[in-house]
Formats: sequence, C-alpha cells, structure tokens
Amino acid sequence: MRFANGGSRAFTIVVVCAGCLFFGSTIQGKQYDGYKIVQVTVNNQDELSRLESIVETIMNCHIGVGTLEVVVSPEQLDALQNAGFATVACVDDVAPLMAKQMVVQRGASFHDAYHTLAEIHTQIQQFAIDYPAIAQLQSFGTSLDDRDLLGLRITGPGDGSQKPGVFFHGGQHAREWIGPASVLYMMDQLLTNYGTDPLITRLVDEREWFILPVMNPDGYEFTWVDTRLWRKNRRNNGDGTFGVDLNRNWAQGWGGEGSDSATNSEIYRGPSPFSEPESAAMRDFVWAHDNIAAYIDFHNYSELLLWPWGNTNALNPDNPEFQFIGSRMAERIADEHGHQYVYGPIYSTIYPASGGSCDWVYGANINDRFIFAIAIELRDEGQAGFLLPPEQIVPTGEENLAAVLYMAHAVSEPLRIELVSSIPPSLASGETLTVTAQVIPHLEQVVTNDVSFYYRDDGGSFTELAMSSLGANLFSVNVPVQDCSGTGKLEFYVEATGNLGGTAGYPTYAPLEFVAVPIGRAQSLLKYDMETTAGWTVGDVGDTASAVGVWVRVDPVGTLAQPENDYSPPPGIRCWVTGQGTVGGAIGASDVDNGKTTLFSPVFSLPDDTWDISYARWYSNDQGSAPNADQMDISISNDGGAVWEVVEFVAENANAWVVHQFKPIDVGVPASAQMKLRFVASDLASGSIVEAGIDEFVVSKTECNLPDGDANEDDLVNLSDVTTIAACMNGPAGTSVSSQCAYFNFDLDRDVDMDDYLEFMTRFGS
Ligand code: 0X9
Ligand code: ZN
Repeated sequence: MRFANGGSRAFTIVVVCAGCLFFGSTIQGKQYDGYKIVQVTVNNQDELSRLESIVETIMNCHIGVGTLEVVVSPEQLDALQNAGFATVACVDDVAPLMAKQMVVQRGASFHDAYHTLAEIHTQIQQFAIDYPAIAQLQSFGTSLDDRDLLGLRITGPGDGSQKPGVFFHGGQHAREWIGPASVLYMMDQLLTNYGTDPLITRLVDEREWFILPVMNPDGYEFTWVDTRLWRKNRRNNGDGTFGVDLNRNWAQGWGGEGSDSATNSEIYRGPSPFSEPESAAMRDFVWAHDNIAAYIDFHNYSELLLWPWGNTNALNPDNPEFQFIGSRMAERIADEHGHQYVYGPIYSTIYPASGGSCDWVYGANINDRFIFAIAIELRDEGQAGFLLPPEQIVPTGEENLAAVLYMAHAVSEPLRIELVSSIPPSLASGETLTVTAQVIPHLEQVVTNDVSFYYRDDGGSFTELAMSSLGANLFSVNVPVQDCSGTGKLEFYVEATGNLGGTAGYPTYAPLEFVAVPIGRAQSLLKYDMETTAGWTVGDVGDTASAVGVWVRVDPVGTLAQPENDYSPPPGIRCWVTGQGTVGGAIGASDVDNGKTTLFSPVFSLPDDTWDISYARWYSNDQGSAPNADQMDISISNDGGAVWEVVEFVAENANAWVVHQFKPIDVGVPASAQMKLRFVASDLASGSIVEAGIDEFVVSKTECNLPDGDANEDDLVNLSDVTTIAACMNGPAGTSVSSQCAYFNFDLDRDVDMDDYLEFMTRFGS
C-alpha cells in the first residue's frame, strides 16, 4: 500500500544498472532512436581508450578502469561487440523514455507531466494571481540570454523579513527535469494547503519562503528544443564550445578538486567565480536577504542528501547540526514512499565537487549567519536517470515536501526534545507511566523549571504536569494511566520553554501532533512462534527461485544479510528464512536467486475487525552488486487464498527484525473464517542479494480492562491474588504503579494504598 502512488513498484524498467550520473560529451541535437544503455567492463587503460574511441557518451561520474555505463547507437553496439567487449543491457531503448518525458498530458493533473519553461512561468504567474494574500512574484535575476529567473515569495501576515527565510530551487543543471517539477509541486502544496493543513499554515505564517523552480532557464529551454541531455548554461566560450557548469562557478573553493578549467568539460567552472549571471544573481539575492536560514539546491539523480564540503574531505565545523537535521530529513523522505536517501558530506558521499552552490551559501558566512545549505539528488537511483518517468513527479514531490517542512521547522527550533525512556506498546488502566525526556539546547538555553507534560485519555483538553529536572537536561514525570473506557488511548506531548521564551515540543510538531498509546490489556487469539511447522507451507505456482534460497524453517546462521537469531524470546530459536547458509559461508551463497519463493500461513478464523495481526520480519537487500533493487511482497486473503490484497512491500534494510502490526480491515480485507497470509521474497535484479525472514506471528488486540483485583487473571478475585496486593502496597507512596500492580489500583491514582486495599477486601469479601 505504501507504494500505491507510483513509487518504486510502479516502475518496471530493468534495474540491473547501479545509479550514476551522466557525465561525458553530450549528443548534440541527435535523435536517440534505437539507442541503448549498456554496461561494459574495461580492464586497463588500453581498453578504456578503445572504448572511448567507439562510444560517444560514458555516463559515469568518474571514468576509469572498471565497469562503465555507456549510451550507444545500434552501430556503436556492433562495433563494441566486434572489438571483443562483453556488454550487459541496462536500458534497451532510450528513445521511448525520452519521448514519454516530452508528452504533455493535457487534461491530466499539472504535476503528472514535465513542462516547458514558458508553461512553468505561466503557472507561477497564475499562482501569484490565485493566492495574492500569501504569494508574490519574485524575480531572482536574469540569465545570460535575458530570461527571468522567476519564482515566488510566499509568507503569511506580518513582516516577512523578520521571519526565518527558507530558499530552495531546482534547475541549476538543465537536464535535471525532476528538480523544477518537484519544486513546482512543493510550491503548489504550500499554497493550496494554506489555511487547511495546520503544519503548512504554521510554517507559511512563520517563515518567509523563496522558491525558484528553474535557476538555469537558458539551459532548461535548450533541453526542450535541442539537446535533451544538456547540463551547463549556454555561455558561448568563444572557442566553439558552450556552457559553464553553474554548480562549479560559485566562489567557495572555486577551482578545486572535481571541477575543470577545460571549456568543453561538463564540469567547466568558468573563467572566474561568479562569472555567470545566473550564479551571480543568486549570490546577490542571498546577500540581500539576511533572514535566510535554510537553502536547498535540488538536483538529480541518485537519491542523496548532501551537505558541505564538496572540495575537501574535511568535515565542516557545523557537521553535527547537518547530521542532526539531514538524517531526520532522510527519515521524513523514507516515511512517505520508502525511498532511503543516503546522506552525508558531498565530498565523501557523492564525489569531490568544488565551487558548488551549497558550499558557498553555507561557507561564505553571509551576513555572519549560519545557513543550513544542502543539495538533494532526487529520484531515481539510475534505472531511468535523467529520463525519470513523469508518474514519479508527484511521489518525488511528496517525499521531499515532508523533508523541506521538517527543515523549515528544525532550523529555528529554540530547543529540541527527545524521549529517553521507552514507551510500551500498550498500558494498563491504573499503572503509572514514567516518561523521561532530554531537552537539547539549540538556539536557546535550557531552563530547569520549564518543561511540561500534557496528557489526556478522553479526547478532550490536555492536562498539564510539570516535569521535574533530573539534571543533565533530563526531565521526568510519572503519569497515572487512567480509564480505558474513553478513547482507550493515553495521548501526550511534551513542551519546553527556553531562556529567551521560545518553545519546543515532542513529538516534533507538538501540539499539532502527539503520541498515542492504547490503554487496556493485550488479549491474544493466535500465536505462531515458528518453533514447529504448524500448518505453514512453502511454494506457489510460478515459484522459480533456486532451491538454496527457498523459505526454510531453521535456527538461522547469520551472515551480513541474514539474522543470526530468531525474533521470539528464548527458548525460541527457529524462524522462517530464505535459505540457510553455512557457518562462514559467502553472503550470496544461499540468498534468493533466479525468481521468487513463497511462504503461506495456515488458514485461520478472525472473529471480527477489531483484531490486529503482527509479525516480525527481516529483510536485507542492500548488499551485493545491485543493491535495493528488490523487495518482499506481503499480502492477505480472507477467502483462503483466492484473492489477495497487499499488506506491505518491504524494501527497508533495517538489518534487524522489524515488527509490523496492522488491522486487516485497514488494508481493505474484512474478517472471515478463511484468513491467510502470503510472504513472497524475490530476486528480479541480477546481482542483488536478497534475504528475508518471518517470525512470531500473532493475532491480538488490546481490550479495555479496569482494575479488578484479579492479578493472576483466573477470573476470580480471591486469596490467590492477596499475596500480590501485599507486595504492591510496599512501594513508595504517590509515585508509581507497575503494570502488575495496576490490577489493584482501583481509584486510578499513582499509588496502591490502603484505599485500594479496602476496596479489594470489599470485593474479596463478596
Ligand atoms: O555534480 C554536481 O554538481 C551534483 N551532481 S549532479 O549529478 N546533479 O550534477 C552534485 C552537487 C553537490 N553539491 C555541491 N557541490 N554543491
Ligand atoms: Zn545536478
């Protein structure tokens, strides 16, 4: 279900090719009919020279000995093969992918197609007309060929220059069309959801946004009318070559590693820093707006989140702050459609690149301010590269909007709050929950008496409790867990005030969001710990995976990709895994290969739609030569296996057991007497290592259960419960009630005391 909106599953182009960025010479004004992308391995300098003499475009960032990806015409492919090079097909026909990008689907939604520069400008102007209260046209400057760098300024009421500024743009590189398309999508979302979506409303009101879809309009136009894969701007270098790489033309580290002084290079840095009107205009804009606190330069492709520096392997002095916000942005991205953007400094995460935009925006120390400046490489990971199908515009925009909103929030947080105590999956009425939070100074200092805990159990207004300081910025509170007959949930958030009066919350956007924990006692209907076969079966029509990788129920032998232990607590040792390795065996020796393998649960009966199904799953697909190209499909049926509905597509490489819990009705499957689950692990991408595991399958629910004195749950309140209540009364007064003692906390306060004892005796006496 997570990928229903055109995510990685909707995409079916062969995925044997690792992501890399197009470099090398561009094919001028060419038709690409019959062109293919193939992999070729060159073993030495001599073979490399021969390859270069045959093909015109090598796509890799760093051209050298090894496996390279090349764009070839049918004739060049013949020539390659005649010269003795072995080739592996990546993209069989480049032309339809390109053609698909050029189709403007009239009538469909605006964001389901790529658009020309003129169409983009018309849309921006329309936004300014439609949302005059919060949006105005903003010119960021003029290009070499006199085109407007046109975007919007967006903010709610009040003096925008007094609010933290957030500036992002796409289109610094001409052929990277998903940048402008996603930026336009995000612009649209900020405008259309203002006034209805509370987070967007708050961030539009409290930030001044500057959004520029196309930073290099001359180059962008050229990719539509002449050369689809043009990267640079359109500077006439005066020697027969055209174009400066704008992302090598900024002053910070200009001229260093990963840039070129040769005018025909794709990474030609220009004659001097800011020699180009497009980069110079951006410089002037940033200098003129001294409220700017955050900046993103959107590129593609590779799915990366990158921060300074690009010209040196040294970490920038603010690396911890980049790591803090960057890692959380990547989490927000993954939460949308499961795409895991890799993050880190430019130099070590992608490659050395000097004179790039975010290095300057961060490093020039403009107006003596810290600016959180990053580059994001959007989808995909190289399957279609620059020729990303237009169906991926909306999901790419969605996942990046989540990251942009988080960034806009995080750069000016006064404090940050994290929970250091773990929150149990459910609570019993009458127990006491202890919550400990750490308050981390950011723009303000922590004050020791200004952290509050807000909670409710009835969906009404929140009750405030002061949290007490434990020292070291730790704060704690004991919360009495009340009645489960209200919403059946304890809902809470934490709020802290800093030394300058700013506030911060947990969870991040509190009080717009809060934590919800079910109250009641877990009842379980069915449990398979996989210590026995118990009716589970392996094999389905069409299963083709080689025998060594087929589902098997064992005490697993760990590899880099497979668990060493099952999930169930001891004495459990067994679980289902895809192929059992041998101690010290190679990681790829018994993974899934050559197709799929299927595991079925037995048929079971579900009385109604209130029950939860949960299972522990293991999935690894980030090892091997084609990482992250496969997934595990988990489905459910309520007619014994005739019709299946997707529960989840698992692509997450947690390198750990992950428990997934869901209600069948939430994936569209009502309860029946014929429930069944199916787990399909497959290896469709050659070279990819796939290992999956399943353990601890449970059908359960949390039921409201008020304190009733029945500590041993034998449905009788009698002498056998008495010894427990005595122990429960020994704790310190007024602080905490354990889940075991919650059976006796009849008055739902923070203590099992004499009042509760008398109540117990009343019930016991009857
Ligand atoms: O090489 C680049 O400019 C970027 N990659 S791309 O394939 N889109 O061209 C990486 C840019 C990293 N950021 C900076 N150097 N600022
Ligand atoms: Zn780029």
